[in-house]
Amino acid sequence: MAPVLILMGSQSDWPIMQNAAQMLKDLGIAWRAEVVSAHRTPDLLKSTMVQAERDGVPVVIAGAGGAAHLPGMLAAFTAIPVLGVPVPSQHLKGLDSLLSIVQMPKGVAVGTMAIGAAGAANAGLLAAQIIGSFDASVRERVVAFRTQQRDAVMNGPELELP
Ligand code: RP5
Repeated sequence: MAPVLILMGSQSDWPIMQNAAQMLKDLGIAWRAEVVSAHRTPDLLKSTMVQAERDGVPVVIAGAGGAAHLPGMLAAFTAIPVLGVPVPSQHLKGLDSLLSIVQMPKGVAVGTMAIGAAGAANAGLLAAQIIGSFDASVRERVVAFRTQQRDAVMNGPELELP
């Protein structure tokens, strides 16, 4: 299977988007990351998706900030599931990114995650769950990850008054 493709609008998005890569790595899933901008490199955007289709990429994770067209434009060129991560922006803190990504008109779907690092990590997790729907070994690793989280809560310290 081809690696999960992580795309982002700028190198400056990587501190957030690396959380998706880390989650995939933790779950034993191969990934590849590239900078592709909807505004600055529109031709590269299209050719990247044509190549992703040829390669058999199972899921695309796309992060962008501000007027964040990238996930929607990627989805326009492919039937591969696209998970959009709103990257926090300087002035509007990512609310602009969220609204840009989430309000897809009917007919072209983007799965929109939470703003920032948690959204990027969950994009990695959801990509694993999608792959897990047809790959039993990945599904087992996702279930083990969820079990670890449950055990961490169940075995947490007693809450006491100071
Ligand atoms: C968007 O503009 C990128 O996704 C990034 O979040 C934002 C700022 O990009 P830089 O000016 O830091 O390259 O296209």
